[in-house]
Amino acid sequence: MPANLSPEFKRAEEDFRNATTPQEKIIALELMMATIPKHKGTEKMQADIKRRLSKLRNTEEKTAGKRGDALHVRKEGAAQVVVAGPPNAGKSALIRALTGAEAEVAPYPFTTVRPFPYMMPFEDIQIQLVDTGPVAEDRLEPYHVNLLRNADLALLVLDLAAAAPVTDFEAALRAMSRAKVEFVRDFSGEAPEYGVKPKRTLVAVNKCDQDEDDILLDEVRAALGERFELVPVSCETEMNIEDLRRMIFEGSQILRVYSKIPGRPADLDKPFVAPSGSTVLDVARLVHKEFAENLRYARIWGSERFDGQKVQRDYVVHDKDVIELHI
Ligand SMILES: Nc1nc2c(ncn2[C@@H]2O[C@H](COP(=O)(O)OP(=O)(O)OP(=O)(O)O)[C@@H](O)[C@H]2O)c(=O)[nH]1
Ligand SMILES: [Mg+2]
Repeated sequence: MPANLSPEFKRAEEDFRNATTPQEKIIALELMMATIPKHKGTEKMQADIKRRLSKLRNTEEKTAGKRGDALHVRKEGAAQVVVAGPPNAGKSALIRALTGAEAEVAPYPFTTVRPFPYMMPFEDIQIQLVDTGPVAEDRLEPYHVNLLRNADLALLVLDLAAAAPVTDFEAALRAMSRAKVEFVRDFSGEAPEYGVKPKRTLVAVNKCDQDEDDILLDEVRAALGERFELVPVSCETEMNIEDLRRMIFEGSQILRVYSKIPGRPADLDKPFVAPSGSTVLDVARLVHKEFAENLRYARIWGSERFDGQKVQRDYVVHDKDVIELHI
């Protein structure tokens, strides 16, 4: 064994030895892959880790398929947002307020027992919000791990009416860190394939209607305001719910583009949804394979250019641009 393995790698290896579920093993292997020094001396080890990883992933996929799995939530809509937080924080109430759907809300903890997807309409698209059961120090379900790692955005809920709002929230954060995600305010670019995943995060500070003179909110701001984007809300009075809807859209890091056929008006009914930072060529791929292959240039109508301006295939498009592809 090469001697220059990092402490991070050794910790990941230790995690692997202690892992009891296939999912824990997968995460540990991913971390090993992320932290192994990449040079000739470790090539065999790298190949071995990759082999074990792909075997475990395959069996996991098959068994999830067989279970028909009520605990596995397929991504649908323009983006997937996982809603998570401590017991009784109002996660389900918030989903109700945002979507109008009948998520089960009750005045006692552990009401939600399994993940459930809802659709939040935002202008002309739908964003999937996934309700989850409570997270606490000793309680993080395997489905939480999957959702936290894979969702496009985490919407964490903090409960101002809890006995100790910040402490409870931090306990939930510690539990969720076992999913090997790092909650961050902002992040752009590709997430690493292996290892700790940076996760764009919004924190809804809920039950503001219970907080006279913003006393608790100020405490939360002092403790967490630097680390997180905090959105004070109330499901009871609907305070800031509309703003939160837009922030969820913006945090999902997606954009809408409408296609247009030359000489005809744009098709404004059906946006194409692409990740922020997409280029004309990326959009062309969504419209039609043939367009992408033979694309010469595009004309664009939108915020950043004059109407109908000719742009090249590497031009980065903006939300609500109209684009006319020329082959
Ligand atoms: N005053 C007030 N109460 C709220 C608000 N949002 C939720 N609640 C109440 O908080 C309690 C818990 O709400 P839920 O939505 O069931 O909480 P949850 O986080 O989904 O709970 P679990 O599924 O058990 O983890 C209910 O009694 C809600 O009516 C709010 O903005 N203000
Ligand atoms: Mg609930």
